[in-house]
Amino acid sequence: MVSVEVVRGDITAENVDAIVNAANSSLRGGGGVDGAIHRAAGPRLAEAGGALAPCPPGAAVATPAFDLDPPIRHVIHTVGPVWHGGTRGEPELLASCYRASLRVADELGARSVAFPAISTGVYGYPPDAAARIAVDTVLTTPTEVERVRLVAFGADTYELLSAALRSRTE
Ligand code: AR6
Repeated sequence: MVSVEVVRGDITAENVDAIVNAANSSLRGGGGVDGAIHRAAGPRLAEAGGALAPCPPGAAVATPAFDLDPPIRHVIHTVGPVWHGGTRGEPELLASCYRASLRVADELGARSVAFPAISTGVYGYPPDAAARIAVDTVLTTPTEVERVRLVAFGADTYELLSAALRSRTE
């Protein structure tokens, strides 16, 4: 059974086999967590990502981690939904990001994976609803991954993810 932890920090400093990137469909980089991961991994990440693009919302693909510090060996790029009010399949697409990323992690043999709060920045997904989907989906998806870390960059996200995890596990 997967162990899920909520932590606060920069995902590029995580001590895991694979980190998940909240990318856009070009897989060539962008702002937010995508920008931070591309800066840390170096320019080869955009080349490798671009070769796999376009990636539709809800899907996930992997590249090497290039210049990211070990033990991170893989970057799993997933494209979250842009929030349009919740009526365009956003919840299902967001859950699909977490499920597809875990499936890719299984294919890679990754046993520890860190996720950012996908879609809750530029893409505008309400962070409380997104936190519940993140926690529910990682707890209910069958996977060989042993350790999932939900990485919050800010205090508000940390509180929302922690509350969602408490309500699922207490
Ligand atoms: N480590 C962990 N989390 C972070 C970091 C970091 N270093 N930096 C930001 N976050 P966003 P999205 C948090 O906007 O909403 C990009 O331009 C951030 O505080 O990065 O899925 C892509 O190229 C927020 O909680 O991703 C796409 O075009 C969360 O990561 C678009 O933004 C997600 O915010 C994707 O938008």
